Amino acid sequence: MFKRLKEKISRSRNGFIQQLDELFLGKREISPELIEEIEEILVMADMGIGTVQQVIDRLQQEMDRGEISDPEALRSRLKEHLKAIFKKEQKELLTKSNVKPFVILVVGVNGVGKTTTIAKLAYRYKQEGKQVVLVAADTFRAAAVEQLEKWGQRLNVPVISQKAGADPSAVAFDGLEAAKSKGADVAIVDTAGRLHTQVNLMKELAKIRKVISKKVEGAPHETLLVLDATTGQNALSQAKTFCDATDVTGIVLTKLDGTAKGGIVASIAHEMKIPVKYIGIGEQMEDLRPFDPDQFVEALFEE
Ligand SMILES: Nc1nc2c(ncn2[C@@H]2O[C@H](COP(=O)(O)OP(=O)(O)OP(=O)(O)O)[C@@H](O)[C@H]2O)c(=O)[nH]1
Ligand SMILES: [Mg+2]
Repeated sequence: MFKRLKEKISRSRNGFIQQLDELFLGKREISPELIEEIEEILVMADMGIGTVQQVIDRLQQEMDRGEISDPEALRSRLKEHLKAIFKKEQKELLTKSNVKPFVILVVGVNGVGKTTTIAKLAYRYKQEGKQVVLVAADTFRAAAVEQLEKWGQRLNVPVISQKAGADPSAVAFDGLEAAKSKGADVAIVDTAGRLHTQVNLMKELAKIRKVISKKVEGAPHETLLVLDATTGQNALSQAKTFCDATDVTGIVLTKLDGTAKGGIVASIAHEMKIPVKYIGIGEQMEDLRPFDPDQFVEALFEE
């Protein structure tokens, strides 16, 4: 599995990690230029200036204290600092809950991979022997319901839906009703990524939340914000918008297989108070991984 992860995020490896490796190659001494170049590579990899600055400051302090004397030591310290950033705010995964149905609301702008992520989550839960119900509360985009239904058929998971244009809150209501009566372990609610305006979207999400909370105690138990890693720093501003408007409990970062800028993971882990719970590394239902900071950094750095 580790090997597969390495293959899948090979673009990130070929991107900034390779650049770092090339930078370190053959260097015998640490120079101010070397530090500057590291800084530049990390910023270009979408790690975010604030995050990079903190990493560089730490390295600088360690060098001043004489703890780092050669480029190889510098490289391994850099790796440790990246791991530490990813580790912040790491929490238990969703699956460990005993609530029934465990309700997951999935939000994010259009095209980031919400529906695909829902299918991947459903697949994971099914593998664990859990009963899943999918709720098609994206009634705005044409064909959104059909897309979820198609996944439902492939996964052999019931999809609760109404026709396009229906009230999303009403679909959520029906969906949870069905999940309860089926005795499902998990209900995952898909939502629209775009309405006529952003304000409308946030209002709609608030309405859906309200309905859900009335139907199942403590629900939604997780609100997952899906972000597309290939959009770089844009993903960070989306994260801020959604977190201001709704109670996001976890982040899923998709399309890490398609970017050389894996640094966005660090940027988000560092700047948001919310943990990255999963990463998406492909379009298939198996292509979702719980985010493991150590494994992720090792996969980036190891040959
Ligand atoms: N390479 C890659 N593609 C992905 C990943 N996740 C999703 N996709 C693709 O991204 C595209 C959009 O995915 P959707 O799941 O439809 O996105 P969405 O957020 O539901 O979009 P809307 O319903 O329009 O808001 C699809 O072509 C997916 O196959 C991923 O981790 N890696
Ligand atoms: Mg969708």
